[in-house]
Amino acid sequence: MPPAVRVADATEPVVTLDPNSSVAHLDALILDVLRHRVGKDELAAKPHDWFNATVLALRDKIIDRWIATTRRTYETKGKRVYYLSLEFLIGRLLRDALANMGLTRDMEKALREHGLDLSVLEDLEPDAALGNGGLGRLAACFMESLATLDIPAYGYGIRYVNGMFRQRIVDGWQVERPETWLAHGNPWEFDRRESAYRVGFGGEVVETGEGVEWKPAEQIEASAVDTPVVGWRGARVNTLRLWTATALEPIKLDAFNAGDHFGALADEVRADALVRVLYPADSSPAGQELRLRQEYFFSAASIQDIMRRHVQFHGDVRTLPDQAAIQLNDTHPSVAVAELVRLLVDVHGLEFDEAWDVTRRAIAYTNHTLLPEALESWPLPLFERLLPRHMQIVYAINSRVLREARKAGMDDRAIAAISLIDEGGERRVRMANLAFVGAHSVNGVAALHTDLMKTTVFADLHALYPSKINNKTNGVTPRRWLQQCNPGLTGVIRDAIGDAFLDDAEQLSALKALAGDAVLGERVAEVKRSNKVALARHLKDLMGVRLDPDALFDVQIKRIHEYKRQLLNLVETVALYDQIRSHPERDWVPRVKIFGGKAAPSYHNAKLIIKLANDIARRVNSDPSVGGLLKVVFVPNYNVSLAERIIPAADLSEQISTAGMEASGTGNMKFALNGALTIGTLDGANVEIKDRVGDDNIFIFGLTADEVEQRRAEGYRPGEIIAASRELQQALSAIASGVFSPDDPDRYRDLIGGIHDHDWFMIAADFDAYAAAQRRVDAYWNDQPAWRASAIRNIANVGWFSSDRTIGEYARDIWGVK
Ligand code: B1H
Repeated sequence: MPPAVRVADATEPVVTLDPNSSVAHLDALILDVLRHRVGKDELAAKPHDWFNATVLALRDKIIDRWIATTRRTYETKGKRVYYLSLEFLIGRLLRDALANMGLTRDMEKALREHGLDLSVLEDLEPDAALGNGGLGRLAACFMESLATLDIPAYGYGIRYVNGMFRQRIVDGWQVERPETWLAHGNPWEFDRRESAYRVGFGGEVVETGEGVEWKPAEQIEASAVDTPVVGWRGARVNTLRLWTATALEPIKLDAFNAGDHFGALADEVRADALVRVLYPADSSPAGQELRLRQEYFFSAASIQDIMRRHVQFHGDVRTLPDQAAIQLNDTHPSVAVAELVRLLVDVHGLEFDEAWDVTRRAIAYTNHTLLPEALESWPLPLFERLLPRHMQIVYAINSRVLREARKAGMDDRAIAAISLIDEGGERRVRMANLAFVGAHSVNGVAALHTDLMKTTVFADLHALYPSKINNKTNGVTPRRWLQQCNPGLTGVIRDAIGDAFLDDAEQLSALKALAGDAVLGERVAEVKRSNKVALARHLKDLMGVRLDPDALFDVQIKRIHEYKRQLLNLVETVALYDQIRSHPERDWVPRVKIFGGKAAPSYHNAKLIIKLANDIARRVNSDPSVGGLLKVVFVPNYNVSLAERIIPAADLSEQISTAGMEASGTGNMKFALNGALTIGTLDGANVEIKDRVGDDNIFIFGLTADEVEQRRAEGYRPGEIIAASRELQQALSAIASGVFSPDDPDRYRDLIGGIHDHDWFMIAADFDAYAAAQRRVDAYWNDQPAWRASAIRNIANVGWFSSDRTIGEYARDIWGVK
């Protein structure tokens, strides 16, 4: 072994590297890559060429660890975790991979030799936006933590050619444009043509004497594209394996030669369509045939890959659960339950009972939402037409489950609720029930959410299988969401408490004792201010707005959804605007209200809410009478990279969903980790954040989940509440009467009418409490030493929300891996 050299860095911990990673070596490597793989002379290379060369050079370093860690798993016959997810919202990889490899500083220096700035190259990387929101970002954080904890794992998903759409704001309205993240190629990927599987659709099931055989009418080839995922300090490199689709016969030459040029390519077009787009409906199923095809395509390819690896190295399919833990990220991959049974029975010749036992011991399921409209189910005729063999298996599973339920003495109502087939109206296959019965573990993503699972959607399944439901409160990776996105704060924390928190986020608790330290408070505030200056500059360039970095930055960034209540925030913004104009003499706290988020393209009210934010922004920002006390900004195309700029600059984090509706939230954790204070309801993980940071360091308001349910049961009458609140009434009538939309005064009549009429999301019920909480925020802001101490207490107490802790719990309780 060559002697190790130690390389230190301001924001990176001391990492021991081999001498081959010196600056000179990296420099030589980049030049070599630029020449021989990118094919450019350094004198002619464009920034993009340098970006590619940088990634490829770094990738070479990563590959060595990748191979070493994979060998280690084979040698030790370690159990592997397989995370099946239709979404991986990764964002950019360069900064993350450099930091985790401990190479940031060396790379910076190597590039500087050529007059290049690493941060400029980083900005050239497109976001890998293969996800909608929290669910997809969670999968990305989990991949990073799995590698960090040295757990052998594969992520399985789809390599969408167009991921999440790019949002443009045109005249205040959301306009969706395709995202072309692969336009310049993707230097992180490895094409694995040799890892290809056939996936069938349609056709028929025939008796063969020994059993049955599915003869699909159509087959598509799934082939693997791998991306390495580096853990912290390069602990391990795991694989994100995304499937792409090709036709078995890319061109039908006879048709082509006969002049049918388009028909000759039809199969390839069908295959391409399968991996073309991510469905952009966060929290609500698309319900389209193509979506079911995507779900089966990636589940079937993944299960085949898992089985192939298992059989190759362990021989016997019956030992699969000892070697493989398969985690289903929501119900999107739940057809994998039927696929695994099918392969075990039809291909490997197991009896159904044994196959069912193996399946349930291998598979676990995570639920991410209780919204009834979000629970996936497929029309039975569609399911049967596309997957006739799986339909039979679903029936077989169902008859066993219903037999057990009868034996347990359950009544008809409970049996109907447990059934995998929804018999009310058009018959449908319930994917959540399939996942629940096919899994040995069913987990929720925050304590409150898990409790509600037991009493609402899964109450009857829970009664039948009382030991399945368990909680795994979400977490976020502190590498990306503290160290990389906020190097300033990371440096201040290191100076205060040393390095231990870099390896164990819970060590941030050492800051508790220093929360009242005025010097530390000032340093934290200085960092916050400089992050705000940087964000203000970015938004100035992006959209031409001028923001005062000394104002309170009040941020709500997340998917636009009525249950998340951006509308509550906007109504309060209008009320505040009224107040400032009526009482200009008062000592108002200058605020910048920052909104960002995408709406599902078919979600009318969500799109209207975006327009309202922009209408309010235009009016408020151009009104000289508010004198800069209030600014409203809607940041277009909110994505992971923007989150990395906005979160470190936030003072106040808006987490204001109707209680009982947000399963967990993960943005809430990222903000607290970066020293923002939360204004929020007792919903999702907010409850646990409050428990940890303490009541005095968070602004909680509004109805609890129980109260929401009770109000709805009693017959909630929003009209009476509105009539009793002058502030609310004025704000609502201003919006409804067109004060913010003079070009179309009726634009918001129905949106606001919905609040008067039924107000399902309880905006009226929570408004006064929310407005009062905002005034408490103002008062607290005026006591800066107290605010800073609270910010430090937030940072100190949220280390527990590291995805390392979450993954540690999955590993111990669900997967049985070290
Ligand atoms: C979450 C989704 C989701 N829950 C359907 N459910 C989708 C449902 O494309 N679809 O059909 C896409 C996404 N996403 C989120 O998961 C929750 O709303 C958050 O509260 C939670 O933090 C996150 C991660 O657990």
